[in-house]
This record gives sequence, C-alpha cells and structure tokens, in this order.
Amino acid sequence: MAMRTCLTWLQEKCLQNYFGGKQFCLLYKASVQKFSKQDLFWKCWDNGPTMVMLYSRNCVVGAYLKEGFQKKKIFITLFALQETEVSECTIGPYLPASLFYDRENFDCIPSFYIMLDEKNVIISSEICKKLGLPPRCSPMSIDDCETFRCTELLDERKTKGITLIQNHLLHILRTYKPYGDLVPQARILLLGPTGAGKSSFVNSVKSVFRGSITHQAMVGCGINGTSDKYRTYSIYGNDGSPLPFVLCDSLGLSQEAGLHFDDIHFILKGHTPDRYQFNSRESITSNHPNYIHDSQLKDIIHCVVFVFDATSVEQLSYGLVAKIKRIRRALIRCGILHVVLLTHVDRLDLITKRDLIDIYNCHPVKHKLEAVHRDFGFAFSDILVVSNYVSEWHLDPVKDRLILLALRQILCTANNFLEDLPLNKEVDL
Ligand SMILES: Nc1nc2c(ncn2[C@@H]2O[C@H](COP(=O)(O)OP(=O)(O)OP(=O)(O)O)[C@@H](O)[C@H]2O)c(=O)[nH]1
Ligand SMILES: [Mg+2]
Repeated sequence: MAMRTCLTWLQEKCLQNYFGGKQFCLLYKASVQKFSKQDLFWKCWDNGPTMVMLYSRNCVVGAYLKEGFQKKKIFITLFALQETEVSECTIGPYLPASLFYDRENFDCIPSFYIMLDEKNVIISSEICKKLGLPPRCSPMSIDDCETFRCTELLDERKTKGITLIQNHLLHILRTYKPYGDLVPQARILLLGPTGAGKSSFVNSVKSVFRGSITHQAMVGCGINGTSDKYRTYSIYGNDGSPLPFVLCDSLGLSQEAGLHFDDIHFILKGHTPDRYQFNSRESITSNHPNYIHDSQLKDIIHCVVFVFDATSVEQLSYGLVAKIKRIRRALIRCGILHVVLLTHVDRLDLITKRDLIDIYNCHPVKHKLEAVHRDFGFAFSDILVVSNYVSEWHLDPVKDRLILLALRQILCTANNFLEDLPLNKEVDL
C-alpha cells in the first residue's frame, strides 16, 4: 500500500514555515505499518530531526524532535495544529523514544505518551491547556500516526544548482542582441498601479547585474505614488558599456489621477525625455522644451510590462481595471507586445523561500495567475512572477533566478516586436 500523508497542502505549508523552512519526508505511517512501534523505531532511528504527527477525528497534534530519535535526553516540542494556527509547548528533557509507551518497562513521558497499538494518546490536562485542546480530550483516539524526516528546504546542493542556472542566465542576458541589430538597446516600459513594484523591479534587475543590492530608483509606499518623473535606466557591464536594454519607469496608474492616458502614447512613440515631470491632469505636448521631435526606432518602446502587486491584483478598483483594459486594447490595436509581471509574491500567505524555486506550480501563485488571466485576459504564458529586492542586504540566488527569467522573457518579447516591425511601422495609439 502506497504511503500518502494525511497532512493537507495547507497544513504542510504551515508546519514548514513554523519550523523555520523545513521539508518533510514521510518515513512511517502507522495505518500502513499495522501500528507497529518496532517498525516505527526501525524506520526513524537514525534520521536526524523528526516530526511525529497524530491524527484524531477533531484535531492534529504532533511532536518535533530537533535531534531525532537518538538515545540522549532532549527537549521535545509538542504542538497542535488548528486550521493554520500552531500552538506549542516544550517538555523535557526526555528520551524521545519514551513518547511511545513501553509496555515491558512501563516507561513513558508522564504528561504525553502514545499507545500506538491501542491507537490512543494520553495528554495531561496541563498540556491540553497549553496546546489549546479541549480539556477532556485525553485519552485521544487516533486514526493514524506518521513520522517525517525534517530537512532544510534549501540544502547546499539545490543552492549550487540554482547558482549555476543564474550564471547561465546572466551570460545569456549580457550577450543578448536586439533582433537584427535594429536598435542598440531594447526599450522596456514598466506600467502599473501605484505601488505595484515598478521601481523596485528596476532596482532588482540592477542589483542582480551589479552583484550587490542597489536602490537607484526611488521606492516607496505612499498612496499617492512615489515615482513622478519618467526615468530611463541603463545598466552597465563590467567593461563600462551599457547592457542591451533600457528599463523605463513611469508614474503609477490610478483610477482618478496617476499617469495620463495620452502620456502613454507619447512614451510609446519615443517623444518623452528622461526625467520628464509627469502631470496627472495633462500630458506632455510638443511645446515642451525637451520633447523628442525626431524620435527613431531606438527611442520607441519595444515591450510594455504591466506590473501588478500579486497580493492586491484582485482588489483593484473597477475604474482602474477598466483603464488598464483600455490601455491594453490600444496596445493590441497598434501591435505593441506586452507581458505581465506579478511582484510581491513573497507576501502571499504561506509562501516559503523554497516555493520561489518552483513558483509557477505553487497553489497561491496559480490562483493569482488565474485571476490575472480571467480579469484582464492575459495569456498564462505572458504572466511572469518575481519577488523584488526590497529590504535585503545581500543578493539571493533564488530571487536572482526569478528576476533573470522574467527579464529574459521580456527581452524575447521585445525581439518578437522588432522582428514583426515591417508590418507594424505605424505605432499609432
Ligand atoms: N515584499 C515585497 N515588497 C515589494 C515588492 N516590490 C515592491 N515592494 C514594496 O512595495 C512598495 C512599492 O514599491 P515601488 O517599487 O515604489 O512601486 P512602484 O510601482 O514604483 O510605485 P509608484 O512609483 O508609486 O507608482 C515599496 O514599499 C516596496 O518596498 C516585492 O516583490 N515584494
Ligand atoms: Mg515607482
């Protein structure tokens, strides 16, 4: 009979986070191994940190053995899991094996012991109270007991693999060439609601290429927005020459104020100069002293990136959603390719660092992708996910990888636009 844990995805996530970024490998399942205590010890004895889970009809309780089932007396963390809340208490020092009642020697931990063959757990009233369990729950009848080996979510081997991929991506992006050498740099425009993380993405990309955290673009969380100027950012390689792309940061979109619809048109057509001070009430005009009159292919936008905060993308006002859809329709009409960048995924409930490795298969993120697809009509393959650098002091290969993967996709999209260009010479909003 195949072993499958009784833990739900949500319970497992909750415990992974609670015990500081662990992953669990199921070693023993009593219902499969006939509630045999000998089998349990045989499977778990030398496995290092171990978690014992007990499933009763009404609750889930467990014991976390930081040093495993070794012979030494240790402190044991007992816990109860209710929904996504964990309550715990520490007992000991005890021999971990004495969590299980020993019929021959009448030996066990007096306040908490498991009678595996009888499918019962005895819990003192004091421990029940500490764990928030109902007062008269002991003896607690259990349906199953499972033990897990607990390892770090990110071990050295995984981190090494990610660093290799990261170096490979860095190489690809440093040597990227805009299609047909039509322009020296692909021009990427970041558009999105106020506070979505546009400027933070610029900083994140800069940080990854520089090899250290940098905060060149101003970042903030005021409701009226932080960026009020049009800024174009180049990134310089080790030899001092600019990398083949420019990130253009804009004023945030909002229902009432924010970036003026007509300003988007002028940016796309390459008329807006760097450091142009936006005005929500009126767009730039050709009378502006720095207006770029003779904009060329190198000045126009080659790919638009809609940036959304994953934690709030479903709560955007009706008016703002309508505005974004209107912008998107205009982009489609004039053949400008665009993608979505979901930021703040690290703030979604129960996301662990390990989830960032396989983020597109992570349940809460999948829900967000579906929401963006449903509400705005973007194709799933055009929705990218990153966790920006915001308060870190050091680079993290897991975050770097996501940022670089997103950038690679953005630059591919820019190349698709350039490749299609003869058919789209007239970029007219
Ligand atoms: N946790 C987390 N915070 C983020 C992320 N991206 C941005 N932030 C935070 O979100 C807030 C807004 O970020 P900005 O980069 O200023 O957003 P923006 O889109 O440039 O905002 P405006 O310039 O006001 O339109 C800041 O407090 C950032 O630190 C992310 O991926 N994860
Ligand atoms: Mg900004």
